[in-house]
Amino acid sequence: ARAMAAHADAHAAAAARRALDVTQVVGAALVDDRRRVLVAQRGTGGLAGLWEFPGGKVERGESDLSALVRECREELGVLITPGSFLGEVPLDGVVAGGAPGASTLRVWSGRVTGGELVAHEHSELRWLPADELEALDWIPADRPLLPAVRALLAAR
Ligand code: 9L3
Ligand code: MG
Repeated sequence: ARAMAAHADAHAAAAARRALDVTQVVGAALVDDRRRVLVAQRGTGGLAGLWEFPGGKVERGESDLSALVRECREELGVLITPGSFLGEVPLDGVVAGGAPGASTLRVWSGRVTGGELVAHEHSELRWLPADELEALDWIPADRPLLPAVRALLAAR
C-alpha cells in the first residue's frame, strides 16, 4: 500500500508540473540598415490575416534564443543574429492547451545575417518603417511591443 501511495504521489507531482508548464513563445523584430522592421502576416489558423513579429513556440529543452533562430530559419528561410531583449507580454488563452497566464511572448531584436527571405508560413512579409507599424492589424499580444520596436528603430 505504501508503494502504491508513493506511485500516486509521483503521478500527482508530474501532473502538477505539466499543468504549470509554461508554453513560451518567442518572436523576432528583425531590423535592416534602413530603419525598417520585418512584419509578417499570419496565413492560416484563427489569427489568419493578423500581423506579428515572426517566431513560435519554444520546444522542450530548447533555449529561447535557439528557438528564435530555429523559427526564423523555418518560417523565413534566413539565419538571424539575435540582438537586445525588447519585452514580454502575456498570451492569455492564445496557446492551445495553455492555462490562462501560463504563456508569454518574448521578443528580441535581430538582424538577418544569412539566407534569403521567403515567406514559408506567412501570407505576406513586409519591411516597414516605424511610422507604418501602428496602422497594421496586429495580433493583440504583439501590439504592446510597438513602442520598444519604434525606440529600437529610432536609435539606429
Ligand atoms: N504568437 C503571437 N505573437 C507572435 C508569435 C510568433 C506567436 N509574434 C502566438 C500565436 C500562436 C502562438 O503564439 O497562438 C504560437 O505561435 P506559432 O507557433 O503558431 O507561430
Ligand atoms: Mg510561428
